[in-house]
Amino acid sequence: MNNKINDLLRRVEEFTPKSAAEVEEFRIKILGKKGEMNALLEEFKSVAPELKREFGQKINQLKNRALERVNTLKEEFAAAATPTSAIGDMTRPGSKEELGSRHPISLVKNEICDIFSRLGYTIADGPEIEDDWHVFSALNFPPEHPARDMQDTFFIEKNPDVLLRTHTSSIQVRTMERQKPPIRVVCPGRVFRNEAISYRAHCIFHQIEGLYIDEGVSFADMKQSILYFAKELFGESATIRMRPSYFPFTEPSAEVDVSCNLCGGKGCPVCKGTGWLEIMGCGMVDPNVLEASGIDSKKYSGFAFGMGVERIAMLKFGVKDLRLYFENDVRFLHQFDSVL
Ligand code: 2U9
Repeated sequence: MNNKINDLLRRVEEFTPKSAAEVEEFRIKILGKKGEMNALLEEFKSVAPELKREFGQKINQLKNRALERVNTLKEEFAAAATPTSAIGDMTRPGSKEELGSRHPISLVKNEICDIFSRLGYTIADGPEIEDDWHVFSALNFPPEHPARDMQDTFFIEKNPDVLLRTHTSSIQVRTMERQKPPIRVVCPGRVFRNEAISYRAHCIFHQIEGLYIDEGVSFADMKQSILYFAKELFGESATIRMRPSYFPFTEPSAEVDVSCNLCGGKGCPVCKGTGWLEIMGCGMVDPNVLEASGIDSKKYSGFAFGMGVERIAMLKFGVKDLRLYFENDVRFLHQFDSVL
């Protein structure tokens, strides 16, 4: 019996199969129903009682070892059968995770908001789906103003009007309704206009508007704040000029130009030979607008301004087609990875 056990153990240890089929054959021969292991167990029954303990242990160890060996060999053949291409080359360096980056519009929006934050403005937010009051009526738009027309504004419902805001001014209206002066807010956000898409216009774009209301706020305060803003955004050498304009919500109103940062004011194709680039509109808040939101226009005055973020980003980055900002082509977007 002892010899048989030792012999089988040696064969188990020395077994070097060439294929998985040989392993299976060996398993059946040793561990199968009619295999050598069971034959040994059969023989074990007639072993003298005083030797049962010793042989019992040996047979158990042999069986466990044989099982372990067969399983290891099976796994080795299974792993070898899997093509390397399925696992990949384990020695290759790991692939780098592609990180996203800030969209150029977000970069410019953040920079503009940061400049006004340094002047003590807080950032305010509001809904994109609005009502007539907050987009038009509270802002002194007359009933027949063309902006109220379906041709210019996306309406979701009529009577009562539910519409997509055409400017972020509705955020300032909501701020005035909520908060007593002094008010100093900048309102960035998406706006929607029913316009044909071209290199310089889109039906969705981004605005940043600002509002400052307190006792004794003057046109001179507005001019100096905007000059500071222009120098922060375009560099210390930037200067501004204001041209008279008209908006329903401000009086007087102005269009603001900044000196062309490409030609230094001499005139070039970007500024169309004028030396100036239009960057924003502004004005003193119309008393009607203050009163509509419950602010005493005899006690308080204020100024407001508004700009299109895409336009500023085009001027800053020299991008000639506004549509690039909406296409999300990574070849375009990655050019701004290390900007600002
Ligand atoms: C309130 C009162 C006044 C916001 C203003 C402009 C001038 C302006 C345009 C620039 C280009 C919009 O993106 S654009 O088309 N905006 O010129 N916006 S003053 O005036 C307000 C806003 C809210 C309560």
